[in-house]
Parts: sequence; C-alpha cells; structure tokens
Amino acid sequence: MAFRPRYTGLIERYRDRLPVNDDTRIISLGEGNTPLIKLNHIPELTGKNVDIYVKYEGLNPTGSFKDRGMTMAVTQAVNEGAKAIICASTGNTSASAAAYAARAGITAFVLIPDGKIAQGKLAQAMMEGAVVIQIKGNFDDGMRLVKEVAKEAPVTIVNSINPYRLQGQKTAAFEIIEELGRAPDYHCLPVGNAGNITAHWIGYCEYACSDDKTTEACAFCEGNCRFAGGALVGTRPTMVGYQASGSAPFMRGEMVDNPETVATAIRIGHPQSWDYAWKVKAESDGWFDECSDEEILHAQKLLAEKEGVFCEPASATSLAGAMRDIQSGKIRDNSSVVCTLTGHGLKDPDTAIQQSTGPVIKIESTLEQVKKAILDNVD
Ligand code: AN7
Repeated sequence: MAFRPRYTGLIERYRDRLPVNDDTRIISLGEGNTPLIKLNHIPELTGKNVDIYVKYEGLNPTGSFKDRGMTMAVTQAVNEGAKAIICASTGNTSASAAAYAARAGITAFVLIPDGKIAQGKLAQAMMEGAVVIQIKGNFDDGMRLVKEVAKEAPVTIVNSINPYRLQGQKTAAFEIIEELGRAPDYHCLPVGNAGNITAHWIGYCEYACSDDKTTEACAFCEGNCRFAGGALVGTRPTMVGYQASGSAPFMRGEMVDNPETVATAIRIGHPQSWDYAWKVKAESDGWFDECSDEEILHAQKLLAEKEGVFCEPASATSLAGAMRDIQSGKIRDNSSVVCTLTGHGLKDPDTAIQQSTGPVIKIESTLEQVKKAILDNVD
C-alpha cells in the first residue's frame, strides 16, 4: 500500500531554513504544526479588548515543545555518528530525548531531580527506554553534572545549550507568522532556562529579514542570515517572559540556588540561556515578570474550564502573566497576544486532580440517581 503521510515534521517543512542538507538522515516523529487557538471566553475576563491566541505545544508527539528542538538535535547527533545522547531535565526534555533516541536507535541518558518530576514525564522516559538517572539534587545540579560528564564520556548533550535545539524550536515562530499573516504584538512564554524565548526571537528575526539593506539590521543574524540579506522589514513581537515566583532568577537579577514552584517544569534557578534572554528582552523592548503558584494554577484551571485547553502548570504561567499585564494596560489595548502553552496537561495528572474542585458525584448505578445528578447540576 502506498504510504503518503500528510505531514512529515518541521525539518521537512522548513528544510531551507534549518541546518540540514539532502543527505541528512532525518529523525522525526511528525513534530510541529501545532494549533494556534484563538481564545473565546478568557479575553473578556480581562475587561480589555485584546485578541489572545494560545500556541498549543502540548500537541507535539511527546506532549511538549521540546520535540521541535529534539528532532533537530538528535538528527544532527546521529549524522555526526553519536551513539548516545544525554540531558538533565525537569521532565519534558527527558521524555522527548528518550523518544527521539528510540526513534534513532541510540541510547538516551537522562538526569532527573529525585521526586520532583511529574508522573507523566517519568512514565514516558521509562517506557521509551531511556537510562533514567535520578539525582539527589535539582535540575541545576543535573545540568552541571551533564556538562562535566560529557567531557569524559561519549555522549552528546541535547539540552538547549546544544544550538541545534534552538534551531528546531525557532520554527514555532514561523508557524505563528504564517497563521496570523504577521507577527503578534506580544509573545508571552514561561521561562526556565530561557532557551525557548531565545529560539522564538531567532525565528521572528529570521522571518522578518529581507535583503532590503535600507532597513535596520537584524541583531541575531547580524546580516549573515543564510537565506536573506539580513535587514528587517517584517514585524517582530515584544517578547515577554514569565517565571514562577520561587524560581525567578530573571526577576532577582541573579541566579537562585534553591528554586521552588508547583510548576516543576520551570523549577530552574540557573538558566542556561541567561545572556541570550537579556538580549531578547532588550532587542524586543520586552520584559520579565513573575507569577505566584496560585496565579499559575488559576490560569491553568481557567484555560481548561473556559476554553477546553488542558496544559501543564508551567505552561499556564504565560497566560497568568499575560492576563495581569493586559488588565494593567502594560500590554496595550487592541493588541494581539500569543501565549505559548509549552506542555500538555496530562503530563502532570497529580497536580491537576489535587486542585480540581469540580464535582465527582458518587452514586448507585440506577437511572433514578443518574437523573437526579443531572437535574441537580443543570443551569
Ligand atoms: C512545560 O525539561 O528545562 O525556558 O528540562 O518543560 O526553554 O527552559 C523544561 C522547560 C516551559 C521552560 N514549559 O522552557 C526540561 C526543561 C515547560 C517546560 C519550560 C520547560 P525554557
């Protein structure tokens, strides 16, 4: 039977904008091409007139945006002859690395903080055959060890310090521009290591480049864009990064040694893309801010309840912060706002169930009791 896949992943889709050639063996699970959903009910809660879109990255193959970077990083590693990859992770990177390593037929080693990763992510890494190494320490400890061990053992690091990760992840910005016909006015993201906010900025800059040398030079490609002359003609958004209050080094202006938050995905105190992130802020005229755990969980619940979109806690940080900044007017009235929802809600079922207040009605299995349950709960 003829196999004609409808979509074969972001490397094929954006091949001319990514570091691959005709001979490259591509490791893909059909990542990217995620929906940009215009919110119906939440914008009016802000009392302002704004269009809010969520980029639902939880619909990637392993349930997070990491797949965009991992297809590129593992493709590159395999083509360089690597037999093993390694990462430190708060969960999603490990799930993604494990899957792409399995796909490529190589080994993934993942260092995760003992007891501090969401159940779904641990299940993924284990099922996908990674060598799971739980450390008595946090992500930042793991990252330090990964950098050290990679100097002494034959493993390729696939954390976002691997530049191929950011190359893959920049494609989310391409997709957004293609759907909106232009860049949004604001792009809000949860920030941990700040790899993703950096990758998006690279994507927006590249898309805005043309060979019209009369306009301002693009700061990231500095005129060396591979596919354009390196001048800005298109639009770029203001980039806004939100952190969890207990893990907010960009707000403190320095590294945080004992990060804590319910949003375990962004429980990171020593961001790896520290310098890049400040550059993104400056160039896009953006800002960082922090959200409390309560605000994060509230936004997560609101999205699920009012829009039917289920994301993990860390992801909801983008909406929590955006709603506050829309209400205060910091995000201007009549603007368009994209919030990235970085991971799927099913990643962390424990946190979801713990904070759910919705009724679970326990009854005998009789028609009468089912009918009563309905009549008690219809508006
Ligand atoms: C759902 O998996 O760092 O600012 O090790 O899983 O690019 O770090 C996860 C990060 C946001 C932050 N949302 O992105 C890991 C890891 C979710 C995440 C982030 C992560 P960056």
